[in-house]
Amino acid sequence: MLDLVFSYMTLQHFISTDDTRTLFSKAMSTMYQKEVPQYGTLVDLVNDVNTEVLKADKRLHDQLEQGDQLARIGLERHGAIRVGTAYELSTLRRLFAVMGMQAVGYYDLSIANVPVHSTAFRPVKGEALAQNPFRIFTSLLRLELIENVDLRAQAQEILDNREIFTPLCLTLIDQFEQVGGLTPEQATQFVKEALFTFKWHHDATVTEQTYRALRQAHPLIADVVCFRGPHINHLTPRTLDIDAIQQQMPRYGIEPKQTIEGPPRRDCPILLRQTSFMALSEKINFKESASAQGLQAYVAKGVQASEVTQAATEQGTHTARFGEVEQRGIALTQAGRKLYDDLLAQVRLQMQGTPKDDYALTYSKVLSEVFKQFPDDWQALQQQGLGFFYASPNLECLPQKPVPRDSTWHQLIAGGYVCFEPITYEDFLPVSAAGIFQSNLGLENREKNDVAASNQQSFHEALGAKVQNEFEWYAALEENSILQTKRALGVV
Ligand code: OOG
Ligand code: NI
Repeated sequence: MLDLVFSYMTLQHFISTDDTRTLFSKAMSTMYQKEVPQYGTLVDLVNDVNTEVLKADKRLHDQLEQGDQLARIGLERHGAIRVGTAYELSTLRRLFAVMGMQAVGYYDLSIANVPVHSTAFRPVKGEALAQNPFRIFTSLLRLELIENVDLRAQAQEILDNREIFTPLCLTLIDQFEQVGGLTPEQATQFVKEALFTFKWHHDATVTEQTYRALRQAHPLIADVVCFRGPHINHLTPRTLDIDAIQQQMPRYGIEPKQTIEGPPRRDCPILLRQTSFMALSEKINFKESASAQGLQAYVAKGVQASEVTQAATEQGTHTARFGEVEQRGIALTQAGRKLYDDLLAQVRLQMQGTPKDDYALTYSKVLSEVFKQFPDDWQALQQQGLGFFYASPNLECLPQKPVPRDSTWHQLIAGGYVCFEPITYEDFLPVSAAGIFQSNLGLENREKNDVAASNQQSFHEALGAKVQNEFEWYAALEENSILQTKRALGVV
């Protein structure tokens, strides 16, 4: 109660949720660079490439400078975690709300036999995105996809008995919800406590035997179930030239995944391109099995200590953590997205049977060839309704040409009264995400599993809320800009 009174008194001193998010993303980056030094190397490479690009492209440099984006260019754009229960997912929803992040989009990864469905927690207001667009791609394990009933029950029990949030973190979330904000001191504390949830733990919570059984069912299940919490599995800075990153990774001593996910390189970038370095194989310790515990009892009875240590510290390796880069383009309408998906399907068809050794090279050739069917010109994208654009009045032509009365929207465009600027895609792509999952779990590309029907409703139930539809979000931005443009031109 005292706490509450205190907070009401300091109502005017709340930190903005955007600032809390920035504190959090910076702290997360520092933690992850310490945990995974190769990620630090990737960040260096990203900064080197971005510097080169900006040196060579004065226009881009000035444009970013004007938009006040230059200093933030190499900052992380997203990260990803995987959780196991409805409680964990719904509490994360509340945790991310403290940082101004909401669930947008539903991604069904069972299309590629990855037993999760996902959303992204991200800022949704324009200014918030501009200030810090940090998002977390969050996946929920679909335990119902574990076929073995006993194993499923065992996984459920392990998950039900873990608590991934610290008590203070939960208290601060309550506090935020009750009074509508946190003081800067509370936010600092919140970030420290929240970070604990995303931290890596070398010690698995299960025996080697359980780990192996779950991993056998699917490597992702072992990753979600066998640890204290949903360790952050990658962070992703923005690059201005993803092809250069892919090419230069080996020179920096890091191994890239085989291909860049998403569309090919284009004059007018669309959606999202991503690549990553291969996940590391890391040492972990398993919980002692009953037999190892038994051996420990022998120690007391004078058995050689060396024999016991060998049995008691059962070690293994786990592969989950990596680093990624992303480069974003224009958000596509449903029609644009359908064309994109159709072209990707054509690529997949043409790639069938390609030998492993030729895969990467052939893939990039086929991808560029097939995507010639996707218009690569801003005006065509706008006119054909394939992309989302911000409209604004063309202030240059107005003084010479007054707007004819009763003009329709199309007449305004044809008359040159309207400017269009692409709206950036802020979300994810299920096929790309599946590719990222697969290369980092050491999986072959697997075909769709028919049993695993998409289940958005059960995801909403677990989340305790509905995700925002990303297409509606972009459409609203576009519509709003059209309305304002009409108003400015006096033709509402
Ligand atoms: C998430 C993979 C998806 C992306 O950028 O598409 C993702 C994961 O591996 O948990 O992060
Ligand atoms: Ni990612």
